[in-house]
Amino acid sequence: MNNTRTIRRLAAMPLLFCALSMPVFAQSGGDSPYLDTADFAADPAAHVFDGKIHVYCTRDWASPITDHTDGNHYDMREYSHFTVDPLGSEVVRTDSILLLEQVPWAARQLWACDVARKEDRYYLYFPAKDRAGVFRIGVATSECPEGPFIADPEPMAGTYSIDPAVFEDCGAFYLCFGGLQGGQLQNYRNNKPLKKGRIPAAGRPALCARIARLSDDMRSLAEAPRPVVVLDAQGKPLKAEDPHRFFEAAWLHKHGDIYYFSYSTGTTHTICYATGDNPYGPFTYRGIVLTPVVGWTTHHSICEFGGRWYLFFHDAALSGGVSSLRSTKYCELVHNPDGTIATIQGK
Ligand code: FUB
Repeated sequence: MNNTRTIRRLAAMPLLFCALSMPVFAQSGGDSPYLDTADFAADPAAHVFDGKIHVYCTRDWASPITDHTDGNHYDMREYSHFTVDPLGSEVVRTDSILLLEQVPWAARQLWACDVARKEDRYYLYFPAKDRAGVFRIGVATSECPEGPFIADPEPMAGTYSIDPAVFEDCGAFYLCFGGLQGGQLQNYRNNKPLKKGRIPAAGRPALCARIARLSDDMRSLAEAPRPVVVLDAQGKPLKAEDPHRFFEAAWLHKHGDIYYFSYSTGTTHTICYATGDNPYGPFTYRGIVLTPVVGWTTHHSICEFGGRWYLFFHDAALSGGVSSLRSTKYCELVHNPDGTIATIQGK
């Protein structure tokens, strides 16, 4: 079965359009172009491989599961891949690059994934619930960026929760992960499962994403995961009730000498960012990348292409606001000279 589809867009070439209309301080993401208006794709993870932007997405669909408990209605069963051509006039979509039934240990819910390339092999990191209903992170490999990917038989030892994101720095690869509530991060402390999960009370430090260096084989962790601490302007960890605390969708990028840790705040629906001087952090909270979009979830990635930076994100506008039917779009992202990022309006 050929799962690849070319989506020619007759509308203005968006990357070029963005470049020509680049504002300095703020811009609207609401009008940004979608990768595909005919089928859903969410949780975009964008990377540049061989001169093209490759975007990896979950494939939202009209699942019969309507139970919203713990995000059960995010019932994705496969991943999709896109290439976006430099001028944005053509998008190529390949579906089914990895299917749920091809993962020996996974029972349901393929949530947000990410991909890294090392020595001409592509590694897809993905979360899924195992048969006990526990989120684990698995890895699947391919010789082609668009797959098909073959999953390892077991999840990666030492991983838990959701939303893996890979970051390469000076030849080392780091896996960042974690997500609250349906993402189960509250069920762990010090990398060990609790008998009963709990979100910290108001006044206590917020839960943090986790980060660990990957082993040379890219299929295992080289170290125990560490918390990615986000500090306030006074150097104190953000508190559990802070509207800007980490919730899910971690992403790392580097601009100049500055490391940026960006993430979704979940319940307050923004993408925020914090800056630091190394991949582990601590990071200091700096501001909002993206204000709320249509739909409950917000999830993004940031990549550089041709000297410009782009934000990929999703919203649920095309489904009329159905939170589990989301579409991926993108716009230019601006780093200001002082290291801040110009806030993008989600609607
Ligand atoms: O798409 C399922 C989950 O919703 C993702 O893993 C989260 O980041 C949120 O977008």
